[in-house]
Amino acid sequence: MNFPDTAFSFTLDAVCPVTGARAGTLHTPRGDIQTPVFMPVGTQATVKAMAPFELEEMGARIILANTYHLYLRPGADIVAEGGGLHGFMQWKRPILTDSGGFQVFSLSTLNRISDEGVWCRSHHDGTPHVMNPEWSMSVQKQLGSDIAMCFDQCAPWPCSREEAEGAVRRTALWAARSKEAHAREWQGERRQALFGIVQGSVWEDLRLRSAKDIIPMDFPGYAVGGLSVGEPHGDMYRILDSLKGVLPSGKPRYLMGVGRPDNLVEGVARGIDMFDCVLPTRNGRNGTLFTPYGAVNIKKKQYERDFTPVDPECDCYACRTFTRAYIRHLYRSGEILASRLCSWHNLRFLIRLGEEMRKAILEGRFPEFRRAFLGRFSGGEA
Ligand code: PRF
Ligand code: ZN
Repeated sequence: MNFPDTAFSFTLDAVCPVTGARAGTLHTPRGDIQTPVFMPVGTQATVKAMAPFELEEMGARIILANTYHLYLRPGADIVAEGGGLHGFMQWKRPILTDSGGFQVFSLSTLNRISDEGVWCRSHHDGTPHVMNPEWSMSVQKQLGSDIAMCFDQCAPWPCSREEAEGAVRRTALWAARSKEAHAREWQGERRQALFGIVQGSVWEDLRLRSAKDIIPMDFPGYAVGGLSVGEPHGDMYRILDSLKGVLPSGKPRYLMGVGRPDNLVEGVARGIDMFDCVLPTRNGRNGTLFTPYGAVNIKKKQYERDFTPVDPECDCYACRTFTRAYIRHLYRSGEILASRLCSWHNLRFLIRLGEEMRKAILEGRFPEFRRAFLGRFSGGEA
């Protein structure tokens, strides 16, 4: 296949004049992605409990996989031998890989960090590994993802200003090394785009500094990292507000690790185009279902004789086919179909939310959509 220079581009289809919410199209060699978009997470080269044809059926256009996990198991060389992630897992549409920087901190048992990189012990077997921008770009090439992420440092929350400042400095240093290593790996081939990441925790001036560091490196897309790590939602919204006028409007903006329905709507209202999160599949596996009125816990006795769908407005396979009483029964019986149906519903809920927001933006009614959605959705129980 021949990949021209224009392999990756982003076009803005409409912008909400009130909020700045965007409807766009991210063009990639493996197909177009209409935004706003929710990306299901497939950490281990599988979106838990879902087969690729089922993800296609529910309208997933792009999924995410993790460099850290796949490097440790089965090994990037094995994935490469299997035809890269697309061949190995048989998903034909675009894949975004996270760089490993975030996962190494949240998962490895021991780690030491310096400007050179991260030394850690595997959370599987305690074997030592060194992870840095060059390692990450090499592994992401072997995985063959369509979009790679820079190797960054995500400061925890809460953290001191000094700690956040250190992560901003190192993230800039590593972004430059990521870009250089990526160019060296790909030698002018345009098959994988590399996105930059802005850090800076909850300090607006550090966020602006990080943006000023990263934006001149001219990445084809920018992510906002270091949010949704435990800080109050108000802090997340304030940081997104401060970055809204700073990130280049002609490139996609990705809010990493965000998947609560209300956070998606508020992110889009602040100019975000892409999201990913384990929440729909994780919640699905423990029987928590998103509905327009909040979360429903299917384990509850009140659903024992409830022969209505989980969400009568939902077009997912589970809601088209089964009742709350049946899914509750499956869950209580420890049947794996319960996990599958609940994951299916939650994934479709977030994918459809992206589609609905896009339509509202294109039709000039995003502010009304946002008001109506947030008016009935509560983070808690339906
Ligand atoms: N950096 C990377 N991946 C991430 C994050 C980050 O800050 C987050 C934070 N929400 C999720 N995933 N590389
Ligand atoms: Zn459903």
